[in-house]
Amino acid sequence: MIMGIRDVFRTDLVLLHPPSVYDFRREVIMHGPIADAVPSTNEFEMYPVGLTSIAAYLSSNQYNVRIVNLAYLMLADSEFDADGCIARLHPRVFGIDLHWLPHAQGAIAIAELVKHHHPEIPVVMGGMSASYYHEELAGYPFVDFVLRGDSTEEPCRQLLAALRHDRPLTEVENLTWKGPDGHVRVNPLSFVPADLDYVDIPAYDFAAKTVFKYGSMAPMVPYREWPSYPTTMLLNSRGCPLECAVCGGSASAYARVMGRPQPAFRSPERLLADIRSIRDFSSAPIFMVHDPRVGGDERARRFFELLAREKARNEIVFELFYPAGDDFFAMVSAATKAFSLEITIESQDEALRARNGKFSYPNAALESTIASALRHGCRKLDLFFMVGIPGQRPEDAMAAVGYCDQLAARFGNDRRLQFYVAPLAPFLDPGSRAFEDPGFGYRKRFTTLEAHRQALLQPSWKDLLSYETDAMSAEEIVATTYRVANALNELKRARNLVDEETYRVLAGNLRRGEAMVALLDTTAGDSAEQRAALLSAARLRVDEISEASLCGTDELKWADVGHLIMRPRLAARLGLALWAEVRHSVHRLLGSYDTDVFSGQRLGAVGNLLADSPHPGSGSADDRYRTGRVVQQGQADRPERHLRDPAPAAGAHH
Ligand code: B12
Ligand code: SF4
Repeated sequence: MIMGIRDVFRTDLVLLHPPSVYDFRREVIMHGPIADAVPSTNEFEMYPVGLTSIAAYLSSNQYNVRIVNLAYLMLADSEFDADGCIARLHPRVFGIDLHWLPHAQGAIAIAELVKHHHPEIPVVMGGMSASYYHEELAGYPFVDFVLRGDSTEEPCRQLLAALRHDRPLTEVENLTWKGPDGHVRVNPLSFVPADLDYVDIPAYDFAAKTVFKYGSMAPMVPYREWPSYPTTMLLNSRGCPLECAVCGGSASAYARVMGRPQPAFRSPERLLADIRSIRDFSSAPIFMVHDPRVGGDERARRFFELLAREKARNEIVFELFYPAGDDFFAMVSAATKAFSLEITIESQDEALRARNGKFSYPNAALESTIASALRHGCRKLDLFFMVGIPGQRPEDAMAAVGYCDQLAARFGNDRRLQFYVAPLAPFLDPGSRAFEDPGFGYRKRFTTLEAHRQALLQPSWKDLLSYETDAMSAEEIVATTYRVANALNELKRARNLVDEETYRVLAGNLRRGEAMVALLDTTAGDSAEQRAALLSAARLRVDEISEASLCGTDELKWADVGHLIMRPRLAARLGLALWAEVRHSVHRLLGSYDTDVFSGQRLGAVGNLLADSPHPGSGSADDRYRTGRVVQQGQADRPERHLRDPAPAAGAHH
């Protein structure tokens, strides 16, 4: 079938990444120290890396896909008209990610805007939180489809093909959808690939091609600082073999929500190919997600062997989930030009660590790991603590500072060893054992998606916290976070681990942050007008505090060097891409789509795993993930309220 020229160039799918709160440029919200440990701002402008793999996979199946990072565009230009931008786009389908729950407000508001401008264009949502809340999400009048699971490239293709040929939607794997009768239907969660080699992830080549195709990098920039500090990542796996209680990406959470009984690993060969693509355009550090040993020692050895041959110039940053010794660090140091480490222990208290499940090894093993890493030339070792883990009292959280003091003394105030603290905020991960199993001592203040969405509009991060624990109230979590951060800042200065300027700015921000929380507390009983006046007067201060709330703005950067480059190999690949683009257009002209469909191994139809899987602490079997079902109207949450209505007070979310 020959298509018209318009169809050849028409965009099939636009993937929009929302800010955390849509109207963040108007609302005054003190989201607090929720994004200090990640490259994004509090608007969480970084989009899920999987948007690039969806786009690349669909593109190799001859679909036209664009990624538009609305959050970044809104942050980068205060005049950017997001509403107008959406109105001007006319794809066949809009996709919006709801991967991280802190995007609940922004994602749903963007879906509403899309439907407002384009009532006839279907809206599909996906990501971890969308998968967890799929039925509730599909209940919103402006969401047509939710694609569940951690791997939706192929289901996305099936959806686009079904819509194009008017085929029954019951055939689309992992799809939750609304039929014409308004009932929500849940197709089996059957697309669960066994490994992570079938796609480009992150699809850097696709991103580079798109920049040249559309003549602008701005819509795909991953986070605000990226143009000047272009860090990149390697995705070791989808899924994690570990069971940290507060993590929505733990083994049991993946089994429960994603239907994944074991992680899908990317082969060392593919990881090396990813490094080769990266070094052609960026000299900044590369962050490897998950400990390189998660897929077994043999796989790790093979990876480092290949890496050593490659002689990549970029610094590589690894996470460590368990202790390591001289053999391991000798291998890492021989394979890299420079390496850094991130170790998250959450607490210095071994018993609390055992309860939470993260780094559940003795402190002696941690310390010998640090010693060995520093001996082998580790450039920077970040040690992370958390406020809000199961059973932790304020004094337990404070005791972390004493432990850091001991560590600093033991390692001779070595500036390479740095300490950070963050609260478990803003939300307790749905699907985590702590969320599902009351035995961990969490009292959930919000459970539904709608309650989380409304909470995001609260002015203070104290009201945003989705939980309290049996050992700490929300007030205590907030107060303790500031106390620990303050004491850590003092310690770092006293031991000369940070410079005077970093210390001073942070000390000021911590003081102002705490005062702001107290001030916002006092407005709870005020009229809407009084509150609005006070909040708008506080705007500048809130923005300033948010820049560096618990550690200095640059403290977590791995290297002060690193920039965008264009090596000859990239230029050559882009030349080939031009030719591929011509072939792509011919395919489309001939109506020849779906030319590179997944043929790898699946783990099978395990959509209803939870009912049969007695994962430790996974809670009782739950009907939410049963498949092949029709949910009667009213059975799924169907929020009818207009979403621009003001949110009720926090108490109403419980
Ligand atoms: C890597 C990672 C990160 C990286 C992000 C890299 C990136 N750009 O994606 C970094 C370190 C920056 C990060 C930050 C955060 N993270 Co994180 N992160 C992870 C981790 C370790 C792995 C995620 C992963 O494997 N992704 C791969 C797969 C699952 O996703 P994907 O390929 O990107 O996308 C596929 C599907 O999700 C789906 N999909 C996604 N979007 C869309 C959209 C549409 C339309 C469709 C159809 C499908 C779809 O299809 C994609 C392709 O197949 C998990 C823990 C874990 N083991 O899972 C936590 C995890 C996802 N993170 C979490 C959180 C809370 C955060 C933060 C909010 C923490 C914070 N307060 O700072 C921030 C948010 C940052 C931001 N947006 O700016 C929670 C999420 C819980 C929840 N439900 O909200 C998790 C589960 C655990 C945790 N606590 O760390 N994170
Ligand atoms: S927090 Fe624990 S369970 Fe979650 S991804 Fe990290 S190591 Fe895996």
